[in-house]
Amino acid sequence: MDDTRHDPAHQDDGTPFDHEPSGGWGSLEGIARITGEAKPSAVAIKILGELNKPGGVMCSSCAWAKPAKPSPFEFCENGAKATLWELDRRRVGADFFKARTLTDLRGWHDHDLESAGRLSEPLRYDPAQDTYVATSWEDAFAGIGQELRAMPPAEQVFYASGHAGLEASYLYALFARAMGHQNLPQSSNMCHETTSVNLKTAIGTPVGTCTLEDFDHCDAIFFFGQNTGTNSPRFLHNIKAAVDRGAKVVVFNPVRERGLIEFADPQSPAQMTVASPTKMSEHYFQVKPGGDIAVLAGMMKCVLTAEDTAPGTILDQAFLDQHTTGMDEAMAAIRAADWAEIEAQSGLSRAMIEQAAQVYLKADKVIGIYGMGLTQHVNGWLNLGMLVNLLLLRGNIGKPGAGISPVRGHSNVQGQRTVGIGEKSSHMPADKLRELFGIEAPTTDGMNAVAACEGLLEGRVKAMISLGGNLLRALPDRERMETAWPKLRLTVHVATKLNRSHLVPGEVSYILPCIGRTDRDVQAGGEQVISMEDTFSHIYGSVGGAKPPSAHLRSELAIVAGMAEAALPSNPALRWRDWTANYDLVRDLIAETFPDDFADFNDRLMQPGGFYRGNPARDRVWKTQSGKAQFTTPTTLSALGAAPQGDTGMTLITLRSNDQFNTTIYGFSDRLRGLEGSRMVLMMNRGEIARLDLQEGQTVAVETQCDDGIDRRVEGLSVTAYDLPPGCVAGYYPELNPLVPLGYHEKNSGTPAYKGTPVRIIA
Ligand SMILES: Nc1nc2c(c(=O)[nH]1)N[C@H]1C(S)=C(S)[C@@H](COP(=O)(O)OP(=O)(O)OC[C@H]3O[C@@H](n4cnc5c(=O)[nH]c(N)nc54)[C@H](O)[C@@H]3O)O[C@H]1N2
Ligand SMILES: Nc1nc2c(c(=O)[nH]1)N[C@H]1C(S)=C(S)[C@@H](COP(=O)(O)OP(=O)(O)OC[C@H]3O[C@@H](n4cnc5c(=O)[nH]c(N)nc54)[C@H](O)[C@@H]3O)O[C@H]1N2
Ligand SMILES: [Mo]
Repeated sequence: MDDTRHDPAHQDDGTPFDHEPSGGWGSLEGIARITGEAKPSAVAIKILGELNKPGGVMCSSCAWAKPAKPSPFEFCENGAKATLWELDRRRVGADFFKARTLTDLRGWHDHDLESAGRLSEPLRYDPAQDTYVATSWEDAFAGIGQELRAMPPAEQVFYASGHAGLEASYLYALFARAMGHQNLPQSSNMCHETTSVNLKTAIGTPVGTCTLEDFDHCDAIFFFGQNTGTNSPRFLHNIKAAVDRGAKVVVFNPVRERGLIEFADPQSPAQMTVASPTKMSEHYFQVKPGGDIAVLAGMMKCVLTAEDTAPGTILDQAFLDQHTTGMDEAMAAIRAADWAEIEAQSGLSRAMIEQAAQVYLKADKVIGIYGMGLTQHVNGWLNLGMLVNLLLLRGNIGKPGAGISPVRGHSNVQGQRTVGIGEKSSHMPADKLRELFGIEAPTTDGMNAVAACEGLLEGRVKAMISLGGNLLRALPDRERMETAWPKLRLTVHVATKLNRSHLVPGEVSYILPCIGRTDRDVQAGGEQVISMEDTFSHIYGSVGGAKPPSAHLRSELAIVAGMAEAALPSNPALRWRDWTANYDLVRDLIAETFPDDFADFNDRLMQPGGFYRGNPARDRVWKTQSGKAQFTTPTTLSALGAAPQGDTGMTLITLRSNDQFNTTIYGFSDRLRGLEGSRMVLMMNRGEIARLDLQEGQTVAVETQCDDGIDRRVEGLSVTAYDLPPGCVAGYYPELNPLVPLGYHEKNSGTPAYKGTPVRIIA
């Protein structure tokens, strides 16, 4: 793998590599310590044993598939962390707040807030005491209902993080539209919205075209900006199996992420002994942030050259003629692209890109995988368009063992969109709303996350309801958002654990504690099942197994229904109480509203491996404007919205550590990157540290290079040597979010460009 170094000057990169491969992850006891326990409880062990298996709990950590034939232990290190974190035996109720004001608590670290334990009773903010006090569910619902009734629908925003199940999410989407708005931003607006919007344009589907089975048949897998070892570790098993049968893996990522370099399959989760590691990638190329368009242009130039040399042997001409449009224009632009410019933008040599192209050309069936490294850029649309272009050239979309495969984030982020959470009328059919509930759907688009933030800053948004999540930590431009937030009239948080967003209340503010995925959900109609959709469009039932942490908790569905009933005029077709008693009734509604996806939903709910709701592009049916798969013509070779300026300018990428789930910080060990003890680090290569006249361990500040008149700065970062391409620095999300301007986002979808912010370093 010597081909990975693109710059001899950064051979001595200083990465404090952990020589342990990914996979072997210590012990369950070690993980239990994250919640202050010496060992996992009996119920935790039972739930982990059934995790991601038919009849068990579907893990709340990531959106990876739950196979029909699971392995004996179908969970990973981070799934175990998420599960134990939720099964926390510590409690946060009104007593916790008696001794603490919100002003005090704002001084706490994110890790300590969530570590305080599970939220255990409904709470209302009392401005006189500057803290939360106990309230009843009845009073909370009545208070929220009164506020919402008094407010124009256009001022209300209903945010959803991708946790809640399909049933609660459907009712939430219905609630908003019954109120008269579709201001339904979702966590995907900060994540894979780039996919939802731009894949739809290119191939007519907002989601990936692969299923788990394709990994058994592919000849090559190309990874662009997805950190499998940390963010979807169970996927490593599928990659390993593919590599073992001879498939080739090629990775493009500025950071050398362990999971895609070496992997040891944990033999026994009890002991976590490890076999000799598998070498995962054939080639690992450290592309510059924002350099993927250039890489893909270079690879396509090689494909075109091969076709020119042996006409009729390389391109899948029959597929291209029948199924695609726009190829001539796109390929003319790619032929015209200059190799020197491709090398400059990608940071890779022509020889490296040719090696990658050779792997592509030798493979009959190719899968393109991507994550935030492609979506969180201003020109994310072109990152995706170029990856689609490359795949189309050899017919790699819509055939078994091939396809495009975005790896989704939250466990039900994709499913929430499928059942109506989204700001457009097309997200929930108006005729069905009329037919089933007598509701006239809003005709104007609502707000996505960036639009809702702009509305908040301009004082147009007055109520923010959050079904899960931690917006004030997850959003860009944190300081501006935190200043505007208290001007809200109403804030409501449906949550499992305390977080920073709860500590910045509006005038009227509630925390409504819900049961989590691991908890048993018993309603008037008996024990309930909830469901979710994975990254491959498969839908599964999930059955909680633990006693809820307090008798005062309600399910997410019950809380949505309670708020809706209190806020809306009575309508016999809106049977909030019946739906709360029996979730089968809600699934019947989902099936009636979205018959193509959810026919016979209740019958198929517990199908091992989930039931597949299908994907037209997989069958080469293109629901695009032209009715064909659409080539994208490149207009630039860089995904960056703004290049860094001057000698001290650098491109900042914000990363997840192996010890966090988004804004939930489990601890301070980024084990797979060999970084321990602190999250306030600024990674850069040794050559750059010397060039900028800095010292390792020195504390610096970072400022955004942006001329909109707003100063954005984060202090107290420790310079840390790390193997990165020159010209870029990396640090952790959410600590560095104040540096990302709200207006700096993907062009078509508004996804914040968290992976390509121009910054300068101040010693
Ligand atoms: N344990 C754990 N699991 C998670 C999460 C978590 O926080 N913790 N979060 C969940 C969520 S919501 C999501 S969306 C997913 C996120 O999972 P990923 O999509 O893997 O997201 P990130 O870790 O943010 O970044 C992915 C990779 O992009 C690389 N990268 C940065 N810039 C570029 C670029 O310009 N080009 C290329 N090619 N690569 C680049 C980074 O080095 C990083 O390795 O994971 C989900 N799963
Ligand atoms: N700089 C930078 N910023 C980013 C990113 C990045 O890569 N870089 N990534 C972006 C991405 S991909 C995403 S998805 C967003 C994530 O943004 P969010 O989805 O808003 O944030 P999370 O951290 O996932 O939310 C954590 C909170 O959810 C609550 N919670 C946990 N489980 C449950 C549950 O079962 N039910 C309910 N109701 N609540 C629950 C807990 O109170 C917890 O504190 O962040 C984005 N922000
Ligand atoms: Mo995400």
